[in-house]
Amino acid sequence: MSTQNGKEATQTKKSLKQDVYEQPDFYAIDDLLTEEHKLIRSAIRDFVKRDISPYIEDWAQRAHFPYEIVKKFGDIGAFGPTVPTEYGGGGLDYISYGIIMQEIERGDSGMRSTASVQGSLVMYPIYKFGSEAQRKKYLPKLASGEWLGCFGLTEPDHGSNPSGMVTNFKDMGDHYLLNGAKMWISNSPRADVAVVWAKDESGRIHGLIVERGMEGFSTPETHGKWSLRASATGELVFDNVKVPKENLLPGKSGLGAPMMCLDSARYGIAWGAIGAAMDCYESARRYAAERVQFGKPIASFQLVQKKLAEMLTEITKAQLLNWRLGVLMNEGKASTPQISLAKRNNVHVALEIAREARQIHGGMGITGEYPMMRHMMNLESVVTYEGTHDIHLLILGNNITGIPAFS
Ligand code: TGC
Ligand code: FAD
Repeated sequence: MSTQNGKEATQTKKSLKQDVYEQPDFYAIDDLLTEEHKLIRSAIRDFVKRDISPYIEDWAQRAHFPYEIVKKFGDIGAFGPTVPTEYGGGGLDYISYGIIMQEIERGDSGMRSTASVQGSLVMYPIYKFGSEAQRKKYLPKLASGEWLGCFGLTEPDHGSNPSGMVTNFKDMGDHYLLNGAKMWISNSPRADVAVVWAKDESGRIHGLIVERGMEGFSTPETHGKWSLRASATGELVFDNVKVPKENLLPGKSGLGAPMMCLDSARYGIAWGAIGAAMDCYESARRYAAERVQFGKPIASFQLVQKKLAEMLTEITKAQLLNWRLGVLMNEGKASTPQISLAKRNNVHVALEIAREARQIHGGMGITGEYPMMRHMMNLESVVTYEGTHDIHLLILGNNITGIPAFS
């Protein structure tokens, strides 16, 4: 009996060790998830292993955006998971959304960009601020991946300071006339629709839905990126574009409208970045066990163990942060500074983990045989977009002191 118990205990210890270290869940956060969350995670994890991981290195090396992934994301339910099912969304909670972003970014941040822009930055504003006709026209096609969308806020001269934007539209009676340009826009070169933020004649910001094919609207691609190479990035150029009046988002105006979209997307990034960190950590842990130097696996050296222990510590803290933030999002209680803290912290630790994991791989770490360099380069964009590392610090500083230090 006792031998049997001993055997069971050894087996449990062994499987626990595999679970907690291979898919790091050191504080048993799985116990806080529902069966539905776990099913969603395993479906997306299998999808990423089958449809992204085997090809991503090649796509990134060739700077190729695999457009066919758009339909596949639609089929697996990666677009608009929190949008109600009547509009084609998943009708899921925010923890499910976070898990989906985490698993996709475990594959690649650029792939997660495609999904989070579509869900949080295109479908969310159309659902939240759109008319019923706009919801019915666009959301089902965006959810299924029939259409790809993009979000135009940043301009060549207005990045961290979007309220200074100069893109504008004039009321021409039966239509609006849109002029200006947006820069650094994820998905833009292949997008069918763009949610564009522009000022009216009084200087108030509104969202407009611009469709590919409208005269005067073009989407030149940005080349030469060292980061997010499997994601298509480009500009949005508006040269006297006639936008039908029914394409204005009627539900909210002012900078607060795009900022609400960013709250949702930044939340997804907090989860996503930890997916990339987990991928780096797992690769480093395996490599350290296999690579022999001085007659021993490098995992036996204290300095390597320090790196692994610190990676696991930061991943675990970030996972707990994500879970709690997800609960607050579900309750409608998450504040912008809380989201900033998680986005800022998690992307920062993911970048550090990618660098440390790369070091553990020695020279091999710079090759495409391992994922760290790709994750590291991707995360250099992630730490900049959706509000830079320092802008999120200032959002927190403002919240702590009541004094905005932006200008
Ligand atoms: P500020 O004076 O603070 O606010 C102006 C108005 O906006 C309201 N507001 C919000 N409302 C709701 N939710 C929020 N989260 C809000 N944040 C601000 C605010 O109440 C105010 O309203 P009102 O009625 O009083 O006028 O604005 P500011 O001009 O001082 O700027 C503040 C700052 C710097 C924090 C902000 O603008 C900022 O976050 N800058 C960073 C810009 C940014 O994140 N851009 C992201 C572009 S999209 C992108 O990167 C997509 S990448 C996607 C991918 O590939 O995954
Ligand atoms: P700047 O605002 O010029 O900042 C430069 C530096 O100055 C940063 O370090 C910044 O922190 C610092 N700085 C600026 N202001 C202050 C201040 N007040 N105090 C202290 N430091 C300050 N935008 C979209 O609208 N849609 C997209 O889909 C999109 N996708 C992107 C994809 C990629 C690959 C990249 C790289 C960017 C994308 N962006 C997108 C743009 C992104 O949001 C901006 O790059 C970001 O907001 C920073 O703006 P900027 O690049 O103009 O930098």
